[in-house]
Order: sequence, then structure tokens, then C-alpha cells
Amino acid sequence: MKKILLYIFTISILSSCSNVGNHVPEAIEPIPTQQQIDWHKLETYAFVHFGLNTYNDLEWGYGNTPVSTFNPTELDCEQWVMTLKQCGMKGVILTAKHHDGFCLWQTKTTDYSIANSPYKNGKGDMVKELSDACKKHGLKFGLYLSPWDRNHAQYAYDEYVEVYHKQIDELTSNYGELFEFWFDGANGGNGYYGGTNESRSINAKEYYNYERARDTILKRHPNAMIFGGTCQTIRWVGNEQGWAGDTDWCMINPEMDNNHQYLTRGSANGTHWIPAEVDVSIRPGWFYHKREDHQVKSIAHLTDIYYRSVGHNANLLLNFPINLDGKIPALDSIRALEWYNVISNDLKDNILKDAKVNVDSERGSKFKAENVIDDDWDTYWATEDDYNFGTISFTFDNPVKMNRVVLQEYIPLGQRVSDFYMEGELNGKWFKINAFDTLSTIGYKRIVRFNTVELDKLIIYFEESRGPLCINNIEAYCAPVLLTEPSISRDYDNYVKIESSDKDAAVFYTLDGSEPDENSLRYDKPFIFNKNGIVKAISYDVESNNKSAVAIKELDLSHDFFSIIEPAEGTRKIIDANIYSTMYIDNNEPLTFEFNEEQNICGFRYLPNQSRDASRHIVDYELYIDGKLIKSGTFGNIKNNPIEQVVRFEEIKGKTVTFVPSRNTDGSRNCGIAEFSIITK
Ligand code: FUL
Repeated sequence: MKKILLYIFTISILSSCSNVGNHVPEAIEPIPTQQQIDWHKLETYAFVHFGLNTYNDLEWGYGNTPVSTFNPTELDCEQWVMTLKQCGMKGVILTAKHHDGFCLWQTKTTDYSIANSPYKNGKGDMVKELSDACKKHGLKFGLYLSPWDRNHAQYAYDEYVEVYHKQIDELTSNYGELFEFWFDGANGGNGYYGGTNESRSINAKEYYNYERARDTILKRHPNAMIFGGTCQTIRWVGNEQGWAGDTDWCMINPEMDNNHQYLTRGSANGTHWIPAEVDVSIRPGWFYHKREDHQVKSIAHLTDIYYRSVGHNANLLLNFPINLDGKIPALDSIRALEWYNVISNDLKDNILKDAKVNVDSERGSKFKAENVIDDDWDTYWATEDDYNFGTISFTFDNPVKMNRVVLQEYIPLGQRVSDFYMEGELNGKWFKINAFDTLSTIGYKRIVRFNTVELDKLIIYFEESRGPLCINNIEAYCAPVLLTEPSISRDYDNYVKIESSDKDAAVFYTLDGSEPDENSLRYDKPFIFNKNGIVKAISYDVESNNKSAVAIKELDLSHDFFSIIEPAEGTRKIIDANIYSTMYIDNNEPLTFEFNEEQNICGFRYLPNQSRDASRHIVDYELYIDGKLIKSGTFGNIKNNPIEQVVRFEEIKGKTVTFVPSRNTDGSRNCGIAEFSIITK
């Protein structure tokens, strides 16, 4: 008996010892809701943009495009869903109504809808067809409903607000479970508005009554995330190029003026958990345009987007424009699939699985260091109270090669780490691991990329944190090298430069439109090319016989063939191939090119300033050839997505081309042009 008592006593002492510090670290506010945690775990899902814009080659329909033009002949929502599922997407969000006001479902709120289109003799319902396909194939379903409605006669008045809430009511009642509801922030002003063709402005924060919208959505879909508006649970990342900051907090203060940079990085002092969602299109535009068929983003570009979104603590919402047939174009499907294979392959074999783990601080056995490699999301390594820092090391029996480290914090207790760095050791020699990005925050997930290193020990130093560390997962990988396509530019002196970011790669190119390979012209230094033509180039790694995707640059006639006769000054900036140097001209001030001899003119290219916070991009313009008005137009969505704008038309013979911008994105008096050229045949 004595023996037994002693035994019980010893056991209880031992177990209470191993329980030392086994209390759960205190949460640091703000923390995510369970719904937000579930949303974080989705990581990637898809957008589809489809509607009247698709059939009219538009990004932002004005609201007057005839409904009769919406006529997909081979529409197949199951094709969309199966493609997206194969690419690892966990859900899909449909543009039920874009800014043009055209509704893709059977709505009682307006005649400007699918019910009056030829599609299925007006009996079609895209929202139903897609939600059914999602249910069938096990994908989550979400909706985008543009608050701005350029068709509705009552837009900007009280009546429209009721219409809008009725639309939310219909969409949240009739189509099964929604995982996300998307409110777009664009309110561009002018539109058809029932034939009045005027500009209307509203105060978005008050006009739409987002509180009421939130109540309707959450009453029926308590797990749904809300993007945009005044009651958002996830936030826009501040750009449409596909990246979150390398510092990216899940928190912001919604009361702050949410400028783009703030949204990209979040804030350590943010009062609310509103994590970033990165929305980006697989093509330059959100809607399908045949002219962009050759501009589907490359695998290397998409992979970089993945690492700078999911790898920067944000979710990735990747857009697939639906084409005129009603399908995701084959090119885009194949590209997305290849991209998914690259990422899956990059992150396949976790090198840390069998490593020996050591830490300098551990809060009892429940929070031991090994929890970071146990594949269980809910167990984590935590440091003791007052240890707002810590070091973890992984030792290998034999040297290993690696170029990726994945880190995750246990976010139910808040986001904490704000500064860390990594070192390697090989045969007793230490070296710093130079990551491609600044190592600051981690959050739900951080993927660190660096050039391949060989080591027998990896050490991660967490230097600063908002409280004790709570790290639930660390992985490391050796991803195969993926060559990035080279960049091609032509400077003011007509020198074409082709640069590869992979320093060991050779560059090959063609000038006749053919596909380059390792037998094409080898690039060694800039060469002169002043005509119009097409340069195609690849990076090529001789050792591995690995090649990049093809980079394509269409060049127009250089200034050897024309003079810019007005304005009198500053015009060099628009033909210097510098995407940041910008000429500003007043609204309604002409920019005139005079060719040395008559040309067949068939379009123009306009590049807005590419600096992160550039403003004053051109929205409305007119184009004249030899004094005759040829085209007037609007660059829809240029504020959020300031990509090169290419406008083409039937060729017209002429000698002078005058471009007149009349309105910019900021409502101020002048417009910025970083690059401009005339397309000739
Ligand atoms: C933007 C819109 O204006 C674009 O057209 C697109 O729908 C994108 C997702 O959001 O703000």
C-alpha cells in the first residue's frame, strides 16, 4: 500500500511538473471569429466576370448596352466549376450584377436582366446554374453585386436603395449557401441612368445602408464573409495586381482613411480583425476580350502572385473571364492547371518533418516545439509569459537544400510576430538566409522565398512579437527553379533591351513573330530597332534545359518616324520607356503626333504612371486623325487597375494623330501619361 501511495505521489508530481506553464496564452485582441478562421483556411478561390460586357468588349458598361447582345451559345457552368476545382480553388464568386446594372438572374427588380435576353429564350438564370454546378461538384459559392448601377433611372435616389436591397434579398434567399458577398467600391459617376446620361454622385458610406445589407446576408448566411462596404469582415488589399504587403497584418482600424498602402499592409494597432483578400485577374482585364488572348499571365507570374498573396497572409481571389461561348477559355484553363501543378510541386516534400527541433523557451509540454511539425493545425509551440521573442532550430542528420520556409501563427489567439530572420549552418559555419522579402509579419500563413541554400541546421529568430509566440506550423521545401520570362523594353534612343531576372539564364529572341527557342538569336547586348514589330524572347537555362514562358512586346514606330508637335514641352517622357516618368497635360489639351509620311493608323497604346500611388490617370478621351474625330471613349476601371490601355480600330490613312484627354481619375485639372504610342500597320 505504501508503495502504491508513493507511486501515485510520484506520478502526480511528475505530471504536475510537465504541466508547468501549460496554461493557454492569453489572446491578444482583436481576434478572428470562427467564420474568419474557416475563411483563412480556404486560401485560394475564383472570381468569374461575365455579363453584357463580355459581348460588347467592355470593362465598365455604361448601362445602355442592349440586353439582346447577351447570347452565350455553349454556356457550361460545370466546365467552369470542374476547371476551377482542378486548379485547387475552394469556391467561386460570380458577378451577378456589374456596374452596368445587367442582372444575371431572374429578378423582379429590373427589366435589364437575363430574362429579356435571347439566352434560353429569357428563361436562363446564371446564378442558379452556377450555384447548382457548385453544389454538384462541392465548391463554395459566392456573389458580387455592384452597388453602383449605371442603368437604373433612380440611382442616387432613395428608390434605388430599396431596389438594391430587394436584389440582395433575392440573391440571399433563392440560391443556397453563400460563402462570400462582394460589394465593389467603384462609384464612377456618369452613366445611362434610364436615359438621362448624366453624372450622379452619392456618399457610399451612407447611401447604400450597408448595415441593413449585412443583417440580411448574415441572417441567412451566418458563415458568409462580407467584402467591402461599411460592415466588411475581409478587406480589399489596395491593388488589383495580385499582391499583399510583405508586412501584412490581419487587423485594420475601419475608422481610418483606408488609403491603398494601409490596406496593403494592415496595422499592428488595428482595432478589428479584417484580413486582406487579393483580387487579380488571370488576364489584364476582368472581362473577356479577344485582344487579350495573348496576355494570359504566365506560370511564373501566377506563381509569384501566389507567393505574394497566400504567402503574404492573404487569400487569393483569382479571376477567370468567361468568353463569348460561355466558357473559361482553354488557354486560361491550361495555364491555371499548370500553375497549380507548379505550386503543389514546390510545396510537396516537407524537409522539416523528421528534423530535430530545439527552442530556447517553451511553455510546458502541451506547447512543445515539436507541435510546429506535427501536421495538426490546432497544436502550437508557445513561449512562456514575458517571452515576446524566441528561437527555434531544426537539425538534420545530413545536409539538405532548401529555398522556401512556410510559417503559421495560431491566429485564434491573435496575430503577434512583427520581426524575424533566419540563419543556416553548414559544417559548423553560419550564414544569414537572404529572403526575397522583408521578414516582419507572419499571421495565418507566411511563405519565405530565397535562393537555394544547403544546410544541416536551420534557425529562425523571432525578434519581436505582440506577446508570447504561438506558432502552429513550420515547413521547408526545395522548389525546382522556375525561370521567369525576360522583360523587353525600347529606350528613347531605340535600343531594345531584353533582361532576365535569372542571372544564370541565357536569353534568345525573335523579331519575326515566330516562337523563340534555344536556336533563335542569342541576346548579348541592346540592339537598335526603330520600326514597328514584335519582339519575343525566352530565358533559357543551358544546364537544366529549362526555359521560361515567352515574353512578347509589340513595338510601334519610334520617334524616328514622327515628331510630337504639341504640347511644346515634356513629351520625351512619353516615349522614353520609363514607366514612372510622366508628362502631365491639362484636360482638353491636345497631344499631337505628326508622321513624316502618311501611315495606316489602327490604334494607340496609353500607359498610365506605374508608381504605386500614382494618380490623375486618364478616364475620358477623344482621338482625331487629320482633324477628324475617330474615336471617343472611357478607360473603365483604370483607377484600380492602371494597366496599359490598348485601343484598336479599322485602319485609317493619315499623317497627324491628336489625342485629347478630358477627365482624370481624381477630378483634377490635368492628366498623366507615362508612355504613349500609335499603332500602325
Ligand atoms: C473593381 C471593378 O470596378 C472591376 O470592374 C472589377 O469588377 C473588380 C473586381 O473590382 O473595382
